[in-house]
Amino acid sequence: MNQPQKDPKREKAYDCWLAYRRLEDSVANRYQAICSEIVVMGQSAIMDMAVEELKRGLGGILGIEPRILYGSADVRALALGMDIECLAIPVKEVEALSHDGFIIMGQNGGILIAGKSERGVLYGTFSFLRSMQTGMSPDTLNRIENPAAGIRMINHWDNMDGSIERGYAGNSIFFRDNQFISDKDSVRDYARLLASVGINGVSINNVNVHDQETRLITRELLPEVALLADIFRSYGIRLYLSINYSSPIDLGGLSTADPLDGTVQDWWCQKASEVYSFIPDLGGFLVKADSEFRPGPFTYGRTHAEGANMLAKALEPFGGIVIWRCFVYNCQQDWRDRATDRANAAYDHFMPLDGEFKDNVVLQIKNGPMDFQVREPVSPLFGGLKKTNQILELQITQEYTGQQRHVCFLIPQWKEVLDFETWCDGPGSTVKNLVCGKVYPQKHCGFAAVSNIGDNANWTGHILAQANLYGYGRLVWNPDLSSETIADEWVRLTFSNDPEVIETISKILLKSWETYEHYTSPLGIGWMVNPNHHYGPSVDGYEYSAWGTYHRADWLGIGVDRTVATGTGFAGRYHKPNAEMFEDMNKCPEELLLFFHRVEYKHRLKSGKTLIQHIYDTHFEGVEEAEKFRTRWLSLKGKIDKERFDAVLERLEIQIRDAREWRDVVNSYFYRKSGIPDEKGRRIY
Ligand code: GCW
Repeated sequence: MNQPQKDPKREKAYDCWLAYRRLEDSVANRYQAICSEIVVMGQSAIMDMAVEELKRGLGGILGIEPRILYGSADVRALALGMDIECLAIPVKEVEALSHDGFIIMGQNGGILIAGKSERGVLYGTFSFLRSMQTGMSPDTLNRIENPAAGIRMINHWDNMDGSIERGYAGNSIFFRDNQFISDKDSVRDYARLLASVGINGVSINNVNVHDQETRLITRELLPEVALLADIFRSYGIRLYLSINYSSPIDLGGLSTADPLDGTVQDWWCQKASEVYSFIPDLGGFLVKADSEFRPGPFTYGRTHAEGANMLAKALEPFGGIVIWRCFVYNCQQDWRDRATDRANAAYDHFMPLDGEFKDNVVLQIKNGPMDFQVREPVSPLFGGLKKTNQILELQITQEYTGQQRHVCFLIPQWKEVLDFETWCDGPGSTVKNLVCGKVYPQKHCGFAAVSNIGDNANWTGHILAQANLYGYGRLVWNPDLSSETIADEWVRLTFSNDPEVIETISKILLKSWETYEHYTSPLGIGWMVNPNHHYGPSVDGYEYSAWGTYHRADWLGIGVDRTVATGTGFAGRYHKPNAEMFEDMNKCPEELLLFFHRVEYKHRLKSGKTLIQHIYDTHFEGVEEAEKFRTRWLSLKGKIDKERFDAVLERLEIQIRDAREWRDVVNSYFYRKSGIPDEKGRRIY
């Protein structure tokens, strides 16, 4: 019998951090006095969204229905303005604002939210509501905020059949059965969530562009793409498409996709003009080329610069950009070959091309040289490339970090990446400064991350995984925000301002990355997962495969020698003093020890423990920590709604079960390889 369909929007978790809960205290009274009237100065589609959001927020948080007045510049109440020159704002402050930035200031007993653009006003509006919901007093609101970088994007790996590559929260909200989903409500709600944290770009289809998705740039499907673009646009978000490099062959019937071939170039120019006739503000194309069996310029003996520039030329007249991914490596390696190192690949492919890309090409670089592992060093392309636009690619979807069955708050990981000092131009050459264009001038720069949402009623599968999407947006708006601040905000907005709730959930979040690392792969070695789906432990899962991801464990030790002196030379791709630090086993940060060095099990770490004992201990600890998450969570019973309480509890139990599996498989593996028993005599199989 067919079960009646549950309406996902009825679920508590659907609203995420925009649930707008009633505040009833003295602070709320003060806001009430100010917010009964909204004065709107300037009109546009995005301004309309800002007004809608205010109505919704004030209704939810204060229980009032504000009167909306248009046109008057007299600020007594809550005012929104985008015509900033006409507002009574000091010149210095107007000058300090960037295009997407906003200002919130108290004026004549009212509050003014203003920006130089309608987007700025929208961001200011969300920021204002956030302050109110988290309990900030109206006296402390005054501020100017500018986003750190121009590109703040989400990449979807959605396929048109509705599946999502590495998706752990259901199916696509855009596509089903090779069609566009006609009900666009979730897309609208999603766009609103993204805009609320400052995201301004979204690519809707998988970077692995298969047959059906290749056709997204045809006349047949473009009207549908345009409908999605309209929705995103009303929230200030530009739409991008992932394209298939061999489209001239697959769609155009040409015999080649060689970027230096005139007919290919013409084909793309015409294609671009067609695409832009449907979506005049399309952000551009995202391209995965010559990677994991995707076509690219290598087929024709051309470089990635030649490949990217050809597309860039076609998009240039329309203001579009080409986002070209650097995830290029040999995925058909012989595991016996110890000289080839996947970690070197992106650097070796792209460094020689620095300065050769057109200025509407942006290279998208994964945070690490391998592939979104729980721990990796920062890609040496950051700080290596000096004359190339670049954006940092992060993975919000938890492919290698628990697949949204385990809680793993990734903001602390991303903070380490952003704060990494590359030394390419002396101190201050951090990754965040590089990708925000503060070290070398860049026409386009910023951030992209792989989405973790699907059509699950709570968007992300694990409700606590919503914090990663929220945190990504907040962090790329302002990379200086701390993990603690982001966690605190998210808990307040999502659940409650109750100090106990905030403390309990924040503690779980802030510990969770470390915990996940503890019971999975040690000291930066990576993988040890089941092939293909990448969930659960399999220490040798990729050891004898072609993917270039080896740990090289034997009876004496484990790790990959990536030194210049005796290994693959990867350590030498960094600037001094990083190169020297990674090269030297005694200076190498211990959490990356096995990434850079082959180490014997009997080697003593700084803690005084042997490597093998460290492996045993962290795996036992990891499980204990996961168990503590459950105890902590149980203490919240009655403090948050049952629906979300139960849903999270269920996931925490799965996490404990699977953490035990990780612990036992990994510990047994190393015990059997090394023959060295656990000093503490615990059960190892
Ligand atoms: O992390 C790996 C994934 C692939 C993905 C690829 C990429 C979209 O396992 O599923 O393909 O990276 O980033 O292109």
